[in-house]
Amino acid sequence: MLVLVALLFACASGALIPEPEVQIQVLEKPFICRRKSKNGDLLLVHAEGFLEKNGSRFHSTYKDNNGQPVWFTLGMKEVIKGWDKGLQDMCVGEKRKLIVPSALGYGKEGKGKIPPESTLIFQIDLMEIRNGPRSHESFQEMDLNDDWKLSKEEVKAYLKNEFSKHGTDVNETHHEVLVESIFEKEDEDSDGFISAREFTYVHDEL
Ligand SMILES: [Ca+2]
Ligand SMILES: [Ca+2]
Repeated sequence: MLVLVALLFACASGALIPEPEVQIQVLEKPFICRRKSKNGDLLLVHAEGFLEKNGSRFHSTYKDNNGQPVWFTLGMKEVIKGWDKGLQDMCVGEKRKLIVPSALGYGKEGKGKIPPESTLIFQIDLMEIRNGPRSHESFQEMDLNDDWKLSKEEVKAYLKNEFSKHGTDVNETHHEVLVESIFEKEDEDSDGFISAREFTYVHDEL
């Protein structure tokens, strides 16, 4: 099953299909890098986008988004392919310039201020990396006895911990209800455990 998941990820990242490449220039790299971005991680970025042909800026999180950086999941097609490919192995505090060919951007259609067949230039500043909800790290963190499946007790312990981290005290009954509803959705074969496959498999995105 893990092999299958790995294969799906390989397909999603385009490893099996030849495609035009993103050019990556590292503009700044932090001295300390504890963790590098990879598929499934949640990334918080500031980004500015420019058209290559005339240098005009079509987007800036510094301006357009009330100055707020944006979150997205890497490698899950939430963003253009140029980002999914160009923001791998990146450290928090790193700045990159990406030159994204049209095929990995908005293609023949274009979008808004972006004309069809535009090569795009992005300047991206990675602010934060968090475990994505479906990452192997999250699974391993929850799987207390390392048997590659999550029992109701393990899910409950994880939820309690998460709630207390955020300063919310939730009573026992509420936890039970929450755990039951999670298992209803995630435990597809109803064996009372959430397997690694049931946890990490992305149902309709691939
Ligand atoms: Ca377990
Ligand atoms: Ca199961």
